[in-house]
Amino acid sequence: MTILSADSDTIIAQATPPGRGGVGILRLSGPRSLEFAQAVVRFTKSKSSKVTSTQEMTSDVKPQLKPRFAHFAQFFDKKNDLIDEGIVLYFPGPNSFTGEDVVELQGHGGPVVLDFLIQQFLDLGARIARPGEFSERAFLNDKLDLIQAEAIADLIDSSSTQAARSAVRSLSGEFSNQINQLLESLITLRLYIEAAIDFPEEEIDFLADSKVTKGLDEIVLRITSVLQTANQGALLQEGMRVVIAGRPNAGKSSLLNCLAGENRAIVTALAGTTRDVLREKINIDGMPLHIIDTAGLRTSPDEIEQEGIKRAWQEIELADQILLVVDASGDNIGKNVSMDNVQALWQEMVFSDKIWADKILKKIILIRNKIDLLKESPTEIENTDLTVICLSAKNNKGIDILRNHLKKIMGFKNLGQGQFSARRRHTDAIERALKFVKAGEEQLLNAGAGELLAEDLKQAQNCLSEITGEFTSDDLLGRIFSSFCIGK
Ligand SMILES: Nc1nc2c(ncn2[C@@H]2O[C@H](COP(=O)(O)OP(=O)(O)OP(=O)(O)O)[C@@H](O)[C@H]2O)c(=O)[nH]1
Ligand SMILES: [Mg+2]
Repeated sequence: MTILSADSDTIIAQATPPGRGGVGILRLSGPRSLEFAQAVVRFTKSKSSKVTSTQEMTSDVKPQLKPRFAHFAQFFDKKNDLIDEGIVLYFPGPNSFTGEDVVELQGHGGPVVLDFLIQQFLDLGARIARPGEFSERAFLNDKLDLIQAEAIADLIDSSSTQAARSAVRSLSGEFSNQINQLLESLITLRLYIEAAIDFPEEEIDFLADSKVTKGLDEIVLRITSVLQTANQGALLQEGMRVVIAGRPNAGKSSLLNCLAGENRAIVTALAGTTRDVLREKINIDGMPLHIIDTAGLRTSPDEIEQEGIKRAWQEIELADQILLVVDASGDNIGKNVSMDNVQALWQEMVFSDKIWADKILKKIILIRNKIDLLKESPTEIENTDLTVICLSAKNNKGIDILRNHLKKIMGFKNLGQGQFSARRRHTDAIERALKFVKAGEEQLLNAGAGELLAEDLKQAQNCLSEITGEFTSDDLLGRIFSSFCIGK
């Protein structure tokens, strides 16, 4: 399991958002939750003046909180002055969200009241929870795995119904189950190979052993399929990164403004207007997208511009899609432009042989901008190996075509029942696992090397275990949970 251990502090945080609201909820978790709650909470007559029980009337006896029972109560400060009244709920561990003793106080949702109430618990010895600490404790107490904990944050952060649906599927364990099944097949195969290696006198021919070759093929297929779903899930949750690139003055910033629906970037007729990277998170019918405007690519003596261009290349390398914007009127690029033309154009801008050029070319959508100057109508053209979208950013014409195309690329409409939320951290680990399994397969095919295959399968297993948190460093856990909101 993990190296982190839950500390024994009792923590408190407001579970509802800050600000004013009908109800405000405080949550306590840890060994002294009940003790602290008993010091603050007092039972009293219910609102209908009926006595709920004889014990609930006595104020000098510790209130007995029934597990999972909604008590109406009053909350007092240490001088015995009334702070608020509301509901108190007690969830004894391990049957609680965190696995520890948890108490929830539901009072009125005013910031002053809630802060004052929190202060009582701090005075008693509780401490304010760190962001994500409740979920972290749930993870450390095996109430959730890491995928499920992340799904909680994703569910809260969802920017569309689809994203929320897929996050709740991950939370319910759909993604974890798939990873666990993969792990099981990997471990079974690995143990079989290792057991065989342990009996060298039997001279095993792994290559001829159909159990090994079939098993490997099946694992590769299954990892590939999980990777596909996870990639979709990550795009849906985190948003596709779409980088707008091209030569100065092509109309990149104008395009960003169109997609964002407001004038976010400065647009001028001067080439070299955009110097820094500009990011906008937008939503196309619920699909989150990060649109990134970059400096025009050219050789420039200007130091600031050079830095901007360097940053543009960094963004291009990380992009999921690249909108390569050209000035259709000035760059002499017609509708029948091919990938060869784009390659030539690209090379003019790259100024050096970047080894990743091919990988990048595949992500390009060519935007023929400024078609108003040619009196053309907006359109989308699917040339053999390249999608070309003709539009006018200045006149906001053809932007819908681009939006629909981006939706199509992501397969946004086809999200089926099996879609779960995922993060790039997960897809990255699945990709690494797949690489190890494939490398192991190679070892087997080329050298009949069972030992090396077993080692690769072990590495693949470690990669997949990182996803659920079975095999994860403290550092990574710290990073994951610190991105949660406080009170979760
Ligand atoms: N006629 C016409 N002009 C456009 C169109 N799109 C942009 N422009 C003009 O082209 C000029 C450059 O536009 P920008 O959006 O700043 O271009 P850019 O690619 O961001 O330029 P840099 O930031 O300098 O790299 C401005 O004068 C825009 O008004 C278009 O569709 N049609
Ligand atoms: Mg610009």
